[in-house]
Amino acid sequence: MKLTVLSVPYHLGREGAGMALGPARYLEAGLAARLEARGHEVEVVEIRRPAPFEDELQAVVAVNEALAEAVRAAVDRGALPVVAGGNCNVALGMTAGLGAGETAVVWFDAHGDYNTPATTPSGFLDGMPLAIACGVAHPEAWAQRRGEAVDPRACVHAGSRDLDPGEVQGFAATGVQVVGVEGLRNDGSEGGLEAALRAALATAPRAVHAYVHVDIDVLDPVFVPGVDFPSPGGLTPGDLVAAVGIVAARIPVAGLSVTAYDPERDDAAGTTMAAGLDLIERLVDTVVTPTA
Ligand SMILES: [Mn+2]
Repeated sequence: MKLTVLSVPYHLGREGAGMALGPARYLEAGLAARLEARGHEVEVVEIRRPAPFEDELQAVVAVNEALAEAVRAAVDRGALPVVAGGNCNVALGMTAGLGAGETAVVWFDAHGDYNTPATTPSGFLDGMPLAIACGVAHPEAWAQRRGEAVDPRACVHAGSRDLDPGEVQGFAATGVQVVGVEGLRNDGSEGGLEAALRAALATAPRAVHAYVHVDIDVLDPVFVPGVDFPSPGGLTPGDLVAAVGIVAARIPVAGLSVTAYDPERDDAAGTTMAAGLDLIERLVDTVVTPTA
């Protein structure tokens, strides 16, 4: 399979610190060679913010417009776009590049990432990326400007254990399916991922392919200590790979992101980097050759 590994070395539009350092670390550690060793043809593309930093929202939009273009180019050459590292805002460029209206989103994250300026307790833009992609937050800056948004009913949020009250309300009001950690461990059962996917695809028939978004904090911090917002009670890597397998068995996966690795918070042994590399490799194999 052809892969385009997209390095997006920005956190909230800024370079040089925290999560913005993650993509380069993965690449320096040999990510491309590891994927090539598994038989993939790998191209690496580094995204550059095409405009000077003015403020977080403007910078996030600029980075993601460049990312959307690179995703379209990857798709045009028949490659699977894979974001390695970066923060959750990469979902904007990924969904836009894949065609927001035709894309179902399966979002693995301990947190909702579904706040709006009206509901956010923190004001933190990084708590809003799924909402921005859906045109629910900052529509004037992204969705309206692009003339297209992800349909919230085509979204499944999976693995949460740290939702704000406004996010719970927002998910219910806009029709996002929510599957908690237990629902992921008991695949196929009532309240599980399979049922949520089925419901999402039935209510949003325009969605013909899926974008799989993995914030690595969906895993238990035991496996990935190097994240900014660790939340106990998370998945094992095996749980996560199995869950993504359920997605890939039901709908073609057109794009994959593995985000939120912060090298500045990793332990001395590099546990998070090693886990992230393993995860990217396993998830690419899972979405490229789904086991039905
Ligand atoms: Mn996130």
